[in-house]
Amino acid sequence: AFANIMYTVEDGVAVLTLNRPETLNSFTVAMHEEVRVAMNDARTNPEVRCLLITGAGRGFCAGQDLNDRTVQSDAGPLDLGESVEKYYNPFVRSIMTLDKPVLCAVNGVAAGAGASIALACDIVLAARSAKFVQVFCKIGLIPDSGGTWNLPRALGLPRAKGLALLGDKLPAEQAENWGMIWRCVDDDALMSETMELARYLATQPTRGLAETKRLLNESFSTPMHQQMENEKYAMRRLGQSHDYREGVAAFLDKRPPVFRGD
Ligand code: T3D
Repeated sequence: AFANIMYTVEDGVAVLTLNRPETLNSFTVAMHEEVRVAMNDARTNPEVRCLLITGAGRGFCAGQDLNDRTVQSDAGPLDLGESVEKYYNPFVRSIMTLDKPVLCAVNGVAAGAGASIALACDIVLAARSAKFVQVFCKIGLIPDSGGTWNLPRALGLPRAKGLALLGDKLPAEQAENWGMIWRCVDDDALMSETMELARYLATQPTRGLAETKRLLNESFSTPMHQQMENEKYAMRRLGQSHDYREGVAAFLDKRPPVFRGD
């Protein structure tokens, strides 16, 4: 059993809930280690066809737990690069490379690495009361956990720089208007709406969704001719899949498809 997160698998949906509400689900090494175990299950468990990440209590995630950053250890100066390399980067990579869709239900404030983690997810829904805060600039750091990569892709440079240099709180509604997230929903509807979407995605052609996600993520750093080559290879692979054959057969039979995820 986990002490810092909750993790369940039901109806094809894995739900990972960050669960240190007294510090707005900020990260300790212990929480990172539990997240790693959960992400490994989400990746390898064939029953999982969609992952949903959310937070317990009134916040989503406030990034690094700063209580762990007050004392310089006798071992030498604090190496934040090591923390990023060992904990934050692997988590963000595991979200962005998961070959299943990742939903994020931002139930409250998402600050620092918490905001970056939300941005790394494929589809983000946020409670109307939630806010996104690039707090890094307030303590002399940079938007890590993929923040400097995902933020300008989501918003363009002017808004990315404004948020990252000023650290203003971006309300969920404005995040939706700016196209940074998929949807802003009323607080009491957040979990039911996100779960509904997750259960739907868990019944869809998982391989096709995975290749779509990968191609879209790669598109900003791939020249067009190469991207279209990559599309060709993906189409070739998917054309051999069960779910493609099922989708076409169901369409022609005028019946609902039954996708298996392979
Ligand atoms: O270090 C490395 O490994 C490198 C990686 C770094 C990645 C990062 O994420 S760096 C950024 C670290 N995070 C922050 O700087 C955020 C600090 N928190 C805040 O700025 C604010 O708490 C929020 C803007 C997130 C929310 O504000 P508000 O007013 O809604 O809540 P609050 O009252 O400030 O917080 C509620 C409680 O949570 C409070 O504790 P208390 O007074 O009730 O006992 C607060 O201290 C605690 N809390 C919030 N964030 C953190 C935290 N405790 C420890 N670490 C936190 N990050």
